[in-house]
Formats: sequence, structure tokens, C-alpha cells
Amino acid sequence: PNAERSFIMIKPDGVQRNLIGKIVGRFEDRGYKIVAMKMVHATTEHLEKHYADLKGKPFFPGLIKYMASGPVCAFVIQGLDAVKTGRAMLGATNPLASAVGTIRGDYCLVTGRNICHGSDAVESAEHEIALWFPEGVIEYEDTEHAWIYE
Ligand code: DAT
Ligand code: MG
Repeated sequence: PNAERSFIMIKPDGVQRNLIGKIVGRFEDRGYKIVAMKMVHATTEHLEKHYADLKGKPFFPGLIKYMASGPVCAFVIQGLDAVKTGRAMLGATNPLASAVGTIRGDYCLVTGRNICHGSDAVESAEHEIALWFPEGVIEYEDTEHAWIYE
């Protein structure tokens, strides 16, 4: 149960605004273990695969252009309830609807520049992790485990 994984990505605006450390730090502070991480300037083709379920939406071309406009920081968090709690830490899709204290609620204002992505279900997390990290993730023992879990 403590090995659930979610795919989190700091979008090009978050990278350009130098928010990588703050965003990754929130997941580390909460108790999640980082088991994969890399900077990627993704291709349009790759991003169209990542957002395949949104193909056909009116905002899709703009979304792909934004996501391809610069490097992203892609990483995988591992820990209890990583997918649902990861989403809760991100906030709502529209930052104006995000609670203060969430990443989007603290760092951005509009849906089209909402600085971060998080998987919305365990199955989509597995799919996204395989898409962005075909080389796999890193398994390791973290010394804090017994201080985070009973
Ligand atoms: P989320 O990123 O919260 O999972 P989503 O998967 O529905 O949201 O959409 C992916 C991204 O697409 C979202 O982060 C921002 C953009 N997007 C979604 N709905 C939009 C809309 N109505 N107008 C503009 N961009 C939108
Ligand atoms: Mg989504």
C-alpha cells in the first residue's frame, strides 16, 4: 500500500519560473519518495500521446504548443495514496478554483498555465510512468520510512 506511484510533471511555465525546487520539495516534505526524475523537452508526438484522452478538445492544440514550448521536469512519487493525495496537493485544474495551500492555488492563476501535472488514477499513472520513464524507476530503501509509516 505504501508503494503506490504517481507521475508528476512541472510544466514549462513552472520550470521557467524556477519553481522546480519548491514543487518537488512539497512532495518530499509530505513524505513521498522520489523514484524517478528528469528534465525533458518533449516532442509534440510524445505530448499528444500523454494527452491522448483530450484529443479533439478545443484547447488541445494550445495545450500541446504550451507543453512543447520548453523543458518540463518529470518525476515519479511513491508512497501511500500517491495518486489521490498527489492530485489534492496539485489543486483543481483551474487555479482560481484551487484552494490556497495547494500548488496551483499558491503559484498560478489560469488553467492554460497551471504549472504542474499529476496522474488522475492508478491506471493512468502506470501508463504515464511507462510513457515518460520507459527505462523504469529506481527502487531504494529510504531511511525515514519508519518515521513516516507505522
Ligand atoms: P488536469 O491537468 O487537472 O488533470 P485535464 O487532464 O482535464 O486537467 O486537462 C489537462 C490540461 O489541459 C490542464 O491541466 C490544462 C488544460 N485544460 C484543461 N481544460 C482546459 C480548458 N477548459 N481550457 C484550457 N485548457 C484546459
Ligand atoms: Mg489530467
